[in-house]
Amino acid sequence: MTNYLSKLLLTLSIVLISSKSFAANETIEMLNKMDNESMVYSKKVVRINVGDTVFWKATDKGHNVEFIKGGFPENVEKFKSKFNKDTEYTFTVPGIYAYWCTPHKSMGMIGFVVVGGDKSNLEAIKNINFSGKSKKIAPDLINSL
Ligand SMILES: [Cu+2]
Repeated sequence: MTNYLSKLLLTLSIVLISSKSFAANETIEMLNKMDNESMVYSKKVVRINVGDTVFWKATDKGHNVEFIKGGFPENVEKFKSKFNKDTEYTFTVPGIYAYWCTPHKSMGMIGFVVVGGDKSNLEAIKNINFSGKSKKIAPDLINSL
C-alpha cells in the first residue's frame, strides 16, 4: 500500500510539474541580439489556437510587450507588460494581434500572433503606422500572416 501510494504521489507530482512547465503554447524570447539583428523577439510571427497562451521570456532586460492600438481585435482590452519582466497572455479572441516593445518600436522590435487562423482584421493591421526600421520590416511580415 505504501508503495502504491508513493507511486501515486510520484505520478501526481510529475503531472503537476509538467503541466506547469508546458502551460505556454509558444515561448518567445526578448533579446538584445539574435544573429545580426538587434532588439528583437526570437519569433516574429506565431500561430496559435484560441485559448492558447504565449509566454515572453525576458532573456535580456529592457524589453516589454505592448499591443499596438488598432492592431488587435475589437472588444479585446489593451495589454502592456512591465519592462524587464517575463510576461504571458492567453488569447481567447480570434484574430491578428500586432505588438511591439515600447522603447524599441522603431528599431524593428515587433511581433504578430495569429489566433485561430482568423485574419478578419488584416486591413486594420496593414493600416498600423509603424516607424523607423519597423516600417521597413512590417510589410513582409504582414504578407506572411
Ligand atoms: Cu525592446
